Amino acid sequence: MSAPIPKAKLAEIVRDVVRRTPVRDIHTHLYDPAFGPLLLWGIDELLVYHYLIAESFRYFDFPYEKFWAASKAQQANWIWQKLFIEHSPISEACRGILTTLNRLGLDVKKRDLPSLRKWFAGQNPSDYTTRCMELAGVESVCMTNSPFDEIERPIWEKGFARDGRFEAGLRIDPILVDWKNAAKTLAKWGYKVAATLNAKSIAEVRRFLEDWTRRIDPRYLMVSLTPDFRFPAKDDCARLISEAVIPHCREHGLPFALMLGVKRQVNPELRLAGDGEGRSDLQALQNLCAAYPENKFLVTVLSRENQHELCVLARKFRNLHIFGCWWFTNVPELINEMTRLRLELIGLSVTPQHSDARVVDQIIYKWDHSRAIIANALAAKYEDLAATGWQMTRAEIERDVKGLFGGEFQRFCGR
Ligand code: FIX
Ligand code: ZN
Repeated sequence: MSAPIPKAKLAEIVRDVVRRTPVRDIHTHLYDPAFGPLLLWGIDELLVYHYLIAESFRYFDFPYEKFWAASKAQQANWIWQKLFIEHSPISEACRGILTTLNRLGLDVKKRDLPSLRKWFAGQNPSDYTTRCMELAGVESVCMTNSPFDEIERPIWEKGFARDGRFEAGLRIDPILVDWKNAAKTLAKWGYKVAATLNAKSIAEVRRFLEDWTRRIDPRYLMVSLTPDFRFPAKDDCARLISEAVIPHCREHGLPFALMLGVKRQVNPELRLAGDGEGRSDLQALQNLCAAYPENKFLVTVLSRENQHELCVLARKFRNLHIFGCWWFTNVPELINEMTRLRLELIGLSVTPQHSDARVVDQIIYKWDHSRAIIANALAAKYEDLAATGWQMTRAEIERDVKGLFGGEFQRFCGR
């Protein structure tokens, strides 16, 4: 354990440590099994993942409505046909399905969708979730919990026995990006808010945040924002952030998670698959970090062009923690680039990856693929150190990897 590792052995040991170290998946769209049908799993859900829907529409020649009117199984058949049979499944999202099936012990070379369906039909969601978490080496996942979701809200309100592996994340997009509509909904729920923000409405938003923080015990509050997000600004979003979200988070010691750079509904015909990305103005983030040193900001950005300046900001503000390779950056080429950039600019005080999984089986491939890249990036760094005469022990490597896979997140959050 404490013996120095020879340079020639470093890569092998790093890979082994990275493979064995359990990860805290700090942002997903998965649910505690108590949420029943909200927890998605199985081959059809894997195939109709919105990443694959976007890719298949590049080949489909029928109208969008025909796809949306079809059953899930039919949609999955079409996607399978176009992306796996008529073309080789080389995109990251396609390859991911094959990695998952392979790790589950299924034979991908048969290309037999009906028999895959049969196998999945024999699984039970709760045991299967445990199996996926074990195969992925994931010890806990953070959910995306929206009080504005009609199916989810009543489940929280009624209460249920929480599965400790599933942590909550309080999602507040409707309040920050569409105040006028959110105000109507909050009013319906008994909060005394007006469409035109005033001091009473702000106080009521704080009451709403209090209620939901008490109810779900979240790890953080979270929002995805468009590239035109500015702070400070004379708009509802900036005012709600400074007068409701920031004081709430500070009082409860909760980070505010910002996912920056999504352009919602670039092509609405594609529905959930219709969002795009754009470069954000990180001056807004700099202003937030500087104005509220007592607050913590967890941040990931969608545009490749923002990655370097985000790392530089993290060097300036210790209340900023960078996480994950989000969505369109979750491809090996960019995971590799971003991970190396982060290690070189901010060392180990980062959470290099989250899965953003929407279907539980996806955690297997998302973590398999990322672990391989993170291990290579880390091994290269240790080899550079070894070239100077510096020596590492296995225990030190384990400590570092533990930090990257959830320890640093926990330290940042203070819990
Ligand atoms: O805003 C988000 O949390 C995004 O991750 C999602 O909206 C997006 O649809 C997604 O699944 C990306 O991976
Ligand atoms: Zn997400």
